[in-house]
Amino acid sequence: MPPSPQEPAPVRPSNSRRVRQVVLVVVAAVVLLGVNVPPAWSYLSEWRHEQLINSPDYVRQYGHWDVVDVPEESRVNAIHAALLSSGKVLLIAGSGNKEDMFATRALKSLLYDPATGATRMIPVPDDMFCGGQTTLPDGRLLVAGGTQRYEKLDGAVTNAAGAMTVKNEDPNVPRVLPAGTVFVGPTGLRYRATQEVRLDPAQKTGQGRRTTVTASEEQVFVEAVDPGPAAVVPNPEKYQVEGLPPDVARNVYGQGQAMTLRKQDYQGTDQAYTFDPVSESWSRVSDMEFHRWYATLTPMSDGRVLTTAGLDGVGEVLAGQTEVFDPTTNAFTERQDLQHYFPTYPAIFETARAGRMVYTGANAGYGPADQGREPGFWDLDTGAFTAIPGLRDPDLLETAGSAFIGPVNDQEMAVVGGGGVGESPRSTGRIDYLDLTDPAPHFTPGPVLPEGVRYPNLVDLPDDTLLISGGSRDYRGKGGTNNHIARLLHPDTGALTPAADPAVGRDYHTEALLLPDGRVLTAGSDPLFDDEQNLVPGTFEQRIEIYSPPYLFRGARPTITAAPPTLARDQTATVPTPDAGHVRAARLIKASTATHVTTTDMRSVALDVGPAAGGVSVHVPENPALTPPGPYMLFLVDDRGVPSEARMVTVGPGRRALPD
Ligand SMILES: [Cu+2]
Repeated sequence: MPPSPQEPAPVRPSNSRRVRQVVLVVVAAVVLLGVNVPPAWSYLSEWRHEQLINSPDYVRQYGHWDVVDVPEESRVNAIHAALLSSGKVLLIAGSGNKEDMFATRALKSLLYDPATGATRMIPVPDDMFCGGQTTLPDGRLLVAGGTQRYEKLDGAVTNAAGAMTVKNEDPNVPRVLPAGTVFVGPTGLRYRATQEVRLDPAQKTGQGRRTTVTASEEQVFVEAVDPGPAAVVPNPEKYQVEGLPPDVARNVYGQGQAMTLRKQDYQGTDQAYTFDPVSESWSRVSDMEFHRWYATLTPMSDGRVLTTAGLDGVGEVLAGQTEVFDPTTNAFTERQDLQHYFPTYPAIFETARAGRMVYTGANAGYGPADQGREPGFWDLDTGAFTAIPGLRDPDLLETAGSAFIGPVNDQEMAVVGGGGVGESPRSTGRIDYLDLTDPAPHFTPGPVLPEGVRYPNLVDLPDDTLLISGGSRDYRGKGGTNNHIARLLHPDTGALTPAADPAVGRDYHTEALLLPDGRVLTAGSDPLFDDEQNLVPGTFEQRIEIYSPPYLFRGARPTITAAPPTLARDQTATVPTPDAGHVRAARLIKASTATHVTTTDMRSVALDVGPAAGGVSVHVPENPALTPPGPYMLFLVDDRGVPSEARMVTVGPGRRALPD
């Protein structure tokens, strides 16, 4: 264990004279100013701690954390983070979990350049807060879904409300009902649509007397026009649309669910956007087939994006509907053959067999405790889901982290930490491994973190270790339970070794990303309360803190003098370096995204390394399921485990690599 604020550091001999001087100064201050002795001693121990964590021996062994000085006008509630092909980091707040920002549409993202420290605020066109995200083959960032409406807690609901399925039985005419359209129930109670409703014409099949018409339908959330319990309707009812001529009203009507005064969950949008790292601007793409809040986007080997889970447009967990985004058409298509119920933000990754997905069981947020919580393989060709046994603490998977560990070529994963469903105080420090190459895959126990950890940030480093940092023992840091610890997991030995303690606590709405220079950026944290008594409402953590791993303190780093901008699968390329004699490994680490402990696109690909004139040769694996297309960081790593700074390269054909 490294010394930390909780475990007082031994003062090394070289410091003792300076410590004696400080003691004298402190004692003198105590005498002169009459200050209390405990604060003086705490100042002294703080000073000793600072000396220690900045000492060369310490940083070589445990690394170092630095809080970044971001100008006040550039601070955001970072809920999503993405490394772009430009090497810059996009931190997306949207409304930042602040309802007043949602109401005024003050929707933000921050572009941060870790190489220069430059910042630029970029407004966000829709509230992407709690959407899904991943990087596309051509380097654009895709963000799908987000917040259509904030939740309303029990007691805050004044007008009865519920879901209305609006139907159109007319096969010839589409209908648009504007937001505010009134639906009238059988007893004359009136409810207003909170969103616009767009109805396709009904579908007509067969001919003549065998013709059948299937109504088109859209769901919308409606609220009683008049407040109070009189508008509560316990049962489903048919509703008429106010103001429609009788011939239209025959075909267009509402089928309402129960109208209640109960808590109303967040509602997802169906909008999707891309962020272009070259023009540094947002563009809208086609809407999703479903509204989604807390959706998972998983990049696949063919460049398309699997889109799963979330809360829908009326705040209910989606029943398992799946859709796929195609970056060549910028459109989503439903896969009706793929139905699997997941809780929100399920951690779904593509394995080395294209189309065979693995759900580690880790998730974040919503859904019943007894549905969709079991880890398993999901075969996208057959739709079959096969459970994976053996995970410890299987009831503590909400807010767990999961990732490939070491090179993705090894197909080894870890599930780290997690807590009970909902606002449970329970959490675990369990780290379990999953070897995907095993003929009968099952979880095996790994080391255990010294504390229970919800929301751990996991980051694959170029030396093949996994950084585990941040998190909190209780739900959203309640009771002052932020962990303030970091560990390095070594997949080759299974060892878990201490890393320096981060200064900033990170609980809910936090994220971490590897940077091209080999450091790790951490951002966000959204505690429920600011005090240990849980009385003071929480403040969103806007500080960025960057971790420099131990490999950055071991002397000169290997360098890459030039790199090909693109690499193809099964290609051998020369990477020029003056350090060829010391280079032992090359890694391609995907420019990944992070939010809500769901980073499904992070992977480190081991490249075969050989001799080449003026540098080293690297060979990219042939299997596209190991190396899905998109931007990657290319690192060379020397015989001491010290990585070069990365060069950004694109694997596979990207939009910008194709002739116009
Ligand atoms: Cu969220």
